[in-house]
Amino acid sequence: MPQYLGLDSSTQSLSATVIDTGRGAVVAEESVVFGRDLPEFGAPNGVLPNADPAVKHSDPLMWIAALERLLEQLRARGADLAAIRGISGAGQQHGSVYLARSLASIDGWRKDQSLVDQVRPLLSRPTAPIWMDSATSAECEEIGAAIGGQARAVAVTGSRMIERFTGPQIRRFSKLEPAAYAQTAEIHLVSSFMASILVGTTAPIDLGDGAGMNLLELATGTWHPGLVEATAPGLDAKLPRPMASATVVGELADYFVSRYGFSPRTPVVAFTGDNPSSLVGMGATDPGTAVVSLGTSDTVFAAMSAPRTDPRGFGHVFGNPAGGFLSLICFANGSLARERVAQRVGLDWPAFERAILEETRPGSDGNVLLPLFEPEMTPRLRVPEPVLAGTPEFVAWRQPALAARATVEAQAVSMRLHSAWIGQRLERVLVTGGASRNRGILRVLADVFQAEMQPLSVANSSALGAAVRAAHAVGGLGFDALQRAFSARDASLAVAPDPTTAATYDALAARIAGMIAELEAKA
Ligand code: ADP
Ligand code: XUL
Repeated sequence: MPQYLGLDSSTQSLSATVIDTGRGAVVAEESVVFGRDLPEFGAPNGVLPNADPAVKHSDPLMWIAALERLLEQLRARGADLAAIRGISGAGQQHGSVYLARSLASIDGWRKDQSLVDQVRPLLSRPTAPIWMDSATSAECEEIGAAIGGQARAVAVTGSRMIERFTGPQIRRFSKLEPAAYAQTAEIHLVSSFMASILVGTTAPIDLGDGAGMNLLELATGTWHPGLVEATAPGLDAKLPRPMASATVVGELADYFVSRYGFSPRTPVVAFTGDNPSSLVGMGATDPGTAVVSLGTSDTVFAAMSAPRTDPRGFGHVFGNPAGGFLSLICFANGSLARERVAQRVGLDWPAFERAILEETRPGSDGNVLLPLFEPEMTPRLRVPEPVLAGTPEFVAWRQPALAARATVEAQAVSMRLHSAWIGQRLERVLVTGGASRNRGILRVLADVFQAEMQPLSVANSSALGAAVRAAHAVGGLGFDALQRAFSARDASLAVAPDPTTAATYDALAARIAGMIAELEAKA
């Protein structure tokens, strides 16, 4: 039976989902968690420590080590890799990898040496800035000014110049390390880098993820010459070509065939961003259905037939791998912020869930906790500590259950406030990501949005979306049929809103909007 492999190279882990399109079943799911399984790379949560809280880099060699580990794991668990007819994948968006040689100039991979050892000497920059990095405000200003203002950036790319986006990150590298930049022959996104590793040559950048670079002209699907020139010298020659997501970018390198038992010449389909891939995995590629993804970042996104931009500049337009566009809003303080609160007040996830469902009431008795541990992008806030308002006991972090609820309430309210521009009345929302298994979190989201929250049966929608995209591009199967087979919602997990909480959350939304405005004014 034909099988397709989807990979998800995300912030904290690399995951694989294998689907069998004959049986309509997911036949394997595996993950390598960087902090847990590859501690030798020194990147707990997938991020390298740095003295500057704005600088967030990762190690591309860690992603490759994870790829080898993951394929070994799949094989050890009995996956029939020879049955795989096509491979695609997804990457955490915006992150960039810098190579001293174009991968088009290497002659595949040697079979007698590990991939990590072969890629190490190819890197012109040992680390990769990732989406959490916010150190490029000056570069955003500079590029914006050079092209005639932020409104122009929005009109061309679907986003104003954004700190984590690849263009400003490339500019910063070119300014900080001009010699290393000059020696860089090729710059990849995480997605195109991982695809390139699989095919052993340069893979293009897909339009879905390419739209998150502040370099792509949405209207034409090509690099925008003015932006490319304003970003860094000689950049044009260093960028892989942008291409439609459904492109077969090459055949799996022999290295993987002989090491892991894949079939020779297995087609590899362009990798895309984790959010666009999730849109596919969630079965939400047609306009009208919004998705909330609760991964390392929290994101809210929805397919759009025409690009629609956020007047306040927080939202983005990316490519929908099934055609058209998607609108997205990203929050940096997502799962890791929930984890930090949980640790600080001594709750594990089951206790965190009970705290919300059984021990506290909507509105948290008037206490508010803005869980801002890292620089936030939506809204743009850099505060040294989370902001607490309420009773002295609460403010002193001595009410664990209320801290749990108030954290999720503030996150959900911020999602509601900052996604209103998408202009859809949400009656139901599909939810995915590690935290979507937590019914307390779903309860708060349902009540704050006054919409039913519907989780998927499959845990990793981004890896699933990649497998579905491979089946679409290689197997010629339609998205509709694939999504009917694989993107089933688990009705038993759905959480309906409680209408009696609506007024409480309208009031909380107004209060939190005021608190945010005050913090913004102080910044
Ligand atoms: P990513 O794809 O960005 O690496 P995932 O979607 O795998 O992230 O989600 C990982 C996060 O899920 C972890 O950081 C963890 O905080 C969160 N998580 C896992 N289980 C739970 C749970 N039961 N309740 C809340 N959060 C959870
Ligand atoms: C989206 C974003 C994050 C990353 C990591 O713009 O920055 O969601 O894709 O998941």
